[in-house]
Amino acid sequence: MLSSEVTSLLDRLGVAPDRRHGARAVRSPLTGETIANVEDASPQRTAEAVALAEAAFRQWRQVPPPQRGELVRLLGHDLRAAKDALGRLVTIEAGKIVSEGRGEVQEMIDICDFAVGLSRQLYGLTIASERPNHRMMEQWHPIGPVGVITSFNFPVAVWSWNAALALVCGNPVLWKPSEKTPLTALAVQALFERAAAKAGNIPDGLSTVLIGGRDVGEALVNDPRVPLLSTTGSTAMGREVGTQLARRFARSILELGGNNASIVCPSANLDLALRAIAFAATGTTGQRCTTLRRLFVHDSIHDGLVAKLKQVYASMRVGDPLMGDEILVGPLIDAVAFQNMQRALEEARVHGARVHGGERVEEKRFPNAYYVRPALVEMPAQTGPVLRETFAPILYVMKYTELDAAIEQHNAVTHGLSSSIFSTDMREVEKFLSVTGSDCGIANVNIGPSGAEIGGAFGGEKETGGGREAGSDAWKAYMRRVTSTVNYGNDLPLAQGVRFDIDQG
Ligand code: UN1
Repeated sequence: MLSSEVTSLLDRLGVAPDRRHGARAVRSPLTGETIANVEDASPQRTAEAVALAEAAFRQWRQVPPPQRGELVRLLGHDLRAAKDALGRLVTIEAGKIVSEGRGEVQEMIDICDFAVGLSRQLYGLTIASERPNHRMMEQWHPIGPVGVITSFNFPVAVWSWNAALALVCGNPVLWKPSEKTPLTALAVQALFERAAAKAGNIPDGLSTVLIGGRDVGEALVNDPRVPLLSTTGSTAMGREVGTQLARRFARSILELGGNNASIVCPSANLDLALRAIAFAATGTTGQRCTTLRRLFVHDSIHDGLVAKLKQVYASMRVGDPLMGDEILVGPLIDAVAFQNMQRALEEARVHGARVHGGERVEEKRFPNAYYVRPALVEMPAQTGPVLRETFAPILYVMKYTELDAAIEQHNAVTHGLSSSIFSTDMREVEKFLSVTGSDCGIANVNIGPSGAEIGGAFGGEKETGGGREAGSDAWKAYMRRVTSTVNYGNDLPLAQGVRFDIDQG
């Protein structure tokens, strides 16, 4: 029984028993069974949490950033100790294979380390003034409570990208996790509370988890006390959230879908490409926003590569990830994901596809778990379902002859998250990375489009939403910029040489 293992994991991770009751049943995609129950936050509880966060903000913004970093350091420390338990809970609740579950916690640890360093590097510029005896500078100040809405597929890491930065920047965090994965969120909250107790003097309400459905998300989106919302999910959801936030001039970080592609050139190292493609297209059962969904292969190497991919796809072990490390593909999250996958494959057939795999792998004991063989789909052209994101392991393969035309096809979708090229020809590589190359937020060379490190800014263009999270200078989105001009002289020269001489009597 998974539920007894879940109980002991939640005990180990410090989730209080009184948080494990309620009307919402949590199921595991591994077996389809209910593994726990939790309580949704009421709209009133959500409003109270925002009020508490606002009060916490008044205190937290005055704590020197390196001291704020100390809290994040302690959280990273506790995450290290909890890596196995939390990673396993990610596997049970989201269905990831064990190394990916643990990898997700590693990503949390990494961003905590990054944020600790950042807490001493919230740099502003000094700027040359055009006026004598004047100095210009920028300061970055905390912005206020940050709402974070996350998706089931990265149930804890995406919170940490936002939270670690928001906290060192001086902001409280209000987190609405996916209703499909509330247990891992409760576990992270328990770890946060433990770190906060160790740090001491941490205001109540600095980090809050609000479990619930759409109403909880909407309460955060519409609350004028929440100046910034970071949302991960579908483009349809992001369009609504983004519009509502814009109406009240709140900021948004939108991390929506991806319809990511790779181009395989004739000069590519094909053994490397094969491994990279298999991981990027089937890892997390095709349920990453960075999953490889479209593959453009040069016609001179197309048939050989497709033959090898077919072999790899047919031999890939699909099943319950808890059964062993040789399982590379776990279950889809639920029945709806399965139906969407089958619908996309049927449509592809109508568009002339040759479909290999994609069928359900029955788990006799667990009729409510949805295991599938990843699908390799040879498409005559980029049409129909290829043009949209289906959150499932479907890789559409297409031929190309000219790189320019392949790049054009590559960019001819509505999303713009991640991309890659496999080539050892520097002209092809540089072209792909250039202004006339990939139009995505992430463009990789000789690796797949998924599995980004936290050091870079993560996010994409077009209907991916334009937000950036994690590394580089993504922290700036969590702060407000103040530009100051200081006059340390006795005259008042005006900018642009404007004269405005009043009569001072
Ligand atoms: C997501 O799927 O929402 O690049 C994020 C990756 C991960 C993040 C994916 N580090 O695959």
